[in-house]
Amino acid sequence: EYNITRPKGYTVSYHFNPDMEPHHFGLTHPMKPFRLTLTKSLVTAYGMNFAMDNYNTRIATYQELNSFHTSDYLDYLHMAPPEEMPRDIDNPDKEVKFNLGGSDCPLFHGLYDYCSMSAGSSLDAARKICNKQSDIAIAWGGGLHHAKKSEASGFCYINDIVLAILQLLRCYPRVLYIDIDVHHGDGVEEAFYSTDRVMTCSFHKFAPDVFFPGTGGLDDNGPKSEHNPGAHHAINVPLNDGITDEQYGHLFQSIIGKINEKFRPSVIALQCGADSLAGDRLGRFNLQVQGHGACAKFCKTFGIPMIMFGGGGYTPRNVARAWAYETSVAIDIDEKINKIIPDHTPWRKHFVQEELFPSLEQILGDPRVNRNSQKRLQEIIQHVHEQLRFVNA
Ligand code: TV1
Ligand code: CA
Ligand code: ZN
Repeated sequence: EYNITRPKGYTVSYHFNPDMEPHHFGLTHPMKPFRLTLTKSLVTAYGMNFAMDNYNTRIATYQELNSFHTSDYLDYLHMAPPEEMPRDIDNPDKEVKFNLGGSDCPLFHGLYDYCSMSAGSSLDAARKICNKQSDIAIAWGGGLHHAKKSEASGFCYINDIVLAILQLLRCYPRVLYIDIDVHHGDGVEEAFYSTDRVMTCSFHKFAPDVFFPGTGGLDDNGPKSEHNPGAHHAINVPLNDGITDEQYGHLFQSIIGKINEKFRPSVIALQCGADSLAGDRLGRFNLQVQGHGACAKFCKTFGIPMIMFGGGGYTPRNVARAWAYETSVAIDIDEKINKIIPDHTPWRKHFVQEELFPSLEQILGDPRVNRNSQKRLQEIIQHVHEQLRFVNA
């Protein structure tokens, strides 16, 4: 029998829409919506659902999407014919203008519904946080950080994170956005570039070789004019291939710890893109599930409300492992996991204690060569601390 108790003193909520899974970007496209179902299955197999409030989320309305995205763009997203249909001869330039229909952002069947579901989950999560009905709200179907107000980009069409943060700003003075996806969180950074009520901080792979989207250099810290309130409120941590748990953990704690001290956020929005894990089809880092999850663990120590979003992640079995582990971090069952997996569970020995999440060598394949020198990482920390001298909340 399952023996799992709710965490004392706080509430965790899990926001999920089972209808996202049947949507397909295309056979060879790296984005696989079934990873969300895989995650949910793992979470349920562990009995974690008994320790949280579980919500099947509703779809976001046009009006809600419209709080960030333009009507022009939404109308086209709504009516654009799927790829296999004849092209819309009345709107020859719109697909180019909105970056729809290329290989990254294909026009697949049910696209608008899929986007409304992703945004609906994140908005539900934000509302529960605002209402104080949840302290940690989980929305793995969200985290689509590249979408712009009138443009799709990098597998993202609707920026559910921006929508959720706009909701949080109605009830909280300051929001800290943290992005551990291997790609730069450009869409969220851009949306809040001119305000001092949102600080954005993205960790990502950057130069020397080109890596999508190509922005997010160390010197990208917000508007250069000191008269603009957004100055110094964008933080970027550009990294190279092969970074390890140990290095990433040190960077994360010294940067996010300092931000917490200076910016004093009232709520955290954490994008947990799992393409920063070792063995990812698109990523270049060497993070293990434990190192990735340590970021969520550290954020939790601040004791302020938090939303955890999904994002990238292109080796589905590893995505499910990471997000299931991070769900366990939210509900604090790390030590209790032994008790909640029934004895007869297949592969049980792989799940318990030290072996709960098999190590890099066991599951994630050959690590990449680490091209991050200690010296460079120290320079990054130094630069960020200097930026934060200008920030006083
Ligand atoms: C179809 C089929 C599309 C196979 C796309 C990898 C594919 C990629 C595909 C791919 C792929 C990208 C670019 C180049 C911009 C293009 C959810 C000038 C094997 C949050 C988005 C990455 C990451 C976009 C999204 C990137 C997220 N990389 N195979 N496409 N053009 N696009 O480089 O941050 O994880 O790769
Ligand atoms: Ca990132
Ligand atoms: Zn990514």
